[in-house]
Amino acid sequence: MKVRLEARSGLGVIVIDHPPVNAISADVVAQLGQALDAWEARTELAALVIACDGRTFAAGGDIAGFDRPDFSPAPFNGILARIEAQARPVVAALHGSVLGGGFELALACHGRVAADGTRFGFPEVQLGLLPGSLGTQRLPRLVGPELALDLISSGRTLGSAAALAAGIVDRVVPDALAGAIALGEEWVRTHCSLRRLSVVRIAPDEKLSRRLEAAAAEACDRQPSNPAAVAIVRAVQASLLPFAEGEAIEASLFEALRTSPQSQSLRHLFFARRSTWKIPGLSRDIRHRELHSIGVLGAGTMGRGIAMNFLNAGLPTRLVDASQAALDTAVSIIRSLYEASAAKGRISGTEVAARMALLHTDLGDAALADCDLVVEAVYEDFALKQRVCERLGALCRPDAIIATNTSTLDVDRLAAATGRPRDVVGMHFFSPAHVMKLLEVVRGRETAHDVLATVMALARRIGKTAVVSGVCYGFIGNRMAEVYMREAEFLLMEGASPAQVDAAVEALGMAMGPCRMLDLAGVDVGARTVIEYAKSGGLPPDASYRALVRALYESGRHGQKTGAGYYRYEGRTALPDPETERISIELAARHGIARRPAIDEREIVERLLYPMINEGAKILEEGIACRGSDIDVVWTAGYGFPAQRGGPLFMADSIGLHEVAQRLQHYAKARGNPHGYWTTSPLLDKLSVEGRRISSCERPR
Ligand code: T1G
Repeated sequence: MKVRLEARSGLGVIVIDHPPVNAISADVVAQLGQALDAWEARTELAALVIACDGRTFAAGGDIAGFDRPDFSPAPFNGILARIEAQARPVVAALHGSVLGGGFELALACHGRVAADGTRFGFPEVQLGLLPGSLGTQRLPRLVGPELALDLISSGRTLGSAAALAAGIVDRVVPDALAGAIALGEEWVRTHCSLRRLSVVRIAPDEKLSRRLEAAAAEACDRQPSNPAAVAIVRAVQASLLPFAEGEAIEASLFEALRTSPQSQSLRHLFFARRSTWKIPGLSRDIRHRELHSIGVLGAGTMGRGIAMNFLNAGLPTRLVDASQAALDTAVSIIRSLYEASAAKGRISGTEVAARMALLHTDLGDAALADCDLVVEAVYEDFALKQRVCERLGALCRPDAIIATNTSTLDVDRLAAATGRPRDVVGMHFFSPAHVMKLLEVVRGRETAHDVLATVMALARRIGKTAVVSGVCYGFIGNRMAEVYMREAEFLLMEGASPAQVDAAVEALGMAMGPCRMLDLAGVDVGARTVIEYAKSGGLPPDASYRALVRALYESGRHGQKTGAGYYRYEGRTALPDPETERISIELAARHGIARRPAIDEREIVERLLYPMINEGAKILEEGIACRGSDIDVVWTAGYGFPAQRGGPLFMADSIGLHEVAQRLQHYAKARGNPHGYWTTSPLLDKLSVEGRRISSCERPR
């Protein structure tokens, strides 16, 4: 049973017990109905309390249930109407996270009592939805349309004190259940008149109507690709109408959002982000290694950003470098970044001091011998990293973990260099490391289970979105980015302009097209990676491969920082540059690439994204990624792929795998198929034939 009715001190208590977060599933709704039937029959019980077992009050509707074609909020809304209509007092006893449908359940009650530390919010907007069980109608009637709109549009949460101040709860107490029972008893004793939010009328106010209309226009303007933004304003506007009319408007807006591709994508990512922590073959009960102090070797941009992650989480951190100047610079940059955060009110002055007190610097690497985990963050050069790993293998305590921060290098070979590969893992941080959420945790051939589990737990502790990757060139993200960049460069050599290439994918919602992205990250960084890749023998033996980035690098066009790369720059403004075109024409001639007068947007999008999807399929097939959805998390968290498309593999499912496979075959014919560039992955073919989805595919075993 997920819902039960208990009698306590002459009152009824309906308890929801549906771990882990008491999500309101269809089952819970049905059982709530039965519990209400039972309560209505027990006329001797003077009042009703609604509470939840476990760590939280209901944290929302069951998100997995929204995908069911027959989903409807009507049964739950009916329950809420029944609760509100009760003649005897109904009080919600709230603790934990009172979110979405849980908040709506609380709003249907006549009173609300919260435990200290309870949080309230409507996070639906993050799922591309709006509150679909009258949250857009009851909350404005309780706190006013403007605060309601702010809370629902932003998805932000309020703590218990703020909720009390806003009038959302009647009382905040140490024990919510005892407090709710006490309030119920008091209302019975005093014959208190019960507040039913659905009968409240919001007074007409012209200024308010104008402000809401302006908010709707702004939502359209600022978030044209997010239908939830404007729908939320429309639903809150409807709270000025009689309840039944508002209810009908909310229902139709909710249904349109629920079935929208944007919300389906965001719901996919909700579960995808939570799946990355589940690692096939790794027991949940595995004993972790203890981490009390962390070492970071290398005080460059990466090293200091990485160190900040640990300091933020309260972990004593030793930053080691052979140059005192580098250490001094790192400390002063870290301090100024913290002070800037304090100036913006994000952290307190005491917090700045506390974090800085955890930071120790050392010139010699001997200090690392005491650390529980050491991250090497020296320059991305295989020979150098190999030497460093060899040294760390000898220096670190036998139970210490050695992590290598690399974006492309062979973690198995680096692990071998330590002489203790079981203790080694890759940690691919993204730059700037203290800002970017994504962390690829690279599991080597011999990485011990407890090492992987410990590093994943550390990733969670430092607030990263972590994804496990196997060892291959570029891991999940950069390996896919490589084919994306390959096609971008071929398109430029064939006659497309950087602006045209960028615009095509930016129109899809990519944060930045490939040319602008490389100009920002540094053409030199990109080119040197390609050169390293060539040295390792991984590059196709073809001089035209990424010839443009290498040519730009050689001509000193290193991107925004040198004022020119794919574009030329006036300040930060990217402008077309005939020099890039001249270089592209010259390279095309040198490598026998035919120039074409016009390349359409469809071709640009397909040539950039479809090979990337195909590479994702290969990554899955080879067991580099555990599941398709992990790949979507990597691309949305680390590469600016639009969350509203769910990631490259979810997008492929939306387009249809058959269509993707056919277009890859089309380009193989139209463009030739050197080095198997367009050969479809057997997994993609198989799933396409079987009509299955790739974004929900687990690693084939
Ligand atoms: N539905 C289904 N499963 C959910 C869920 C939900 N609403 N919330 C959490 N889970 C699962 C989650 O997948 C994970 O599963 C486990 O619970 C623990 O979650 C009708 C339209 C409450 C703050 O958006 O913000 O209500 O991975 O790892 O870090 O109008 O979960 O263990 O198998 O996140 O302690 C609105 C979403 C829904 C709340 C707890 N509500 N949840 O965080 O644990 S829409 C939300 C959270 C709605 C109504 C509308 C967090 C949390 P597994 P977790 P946590």
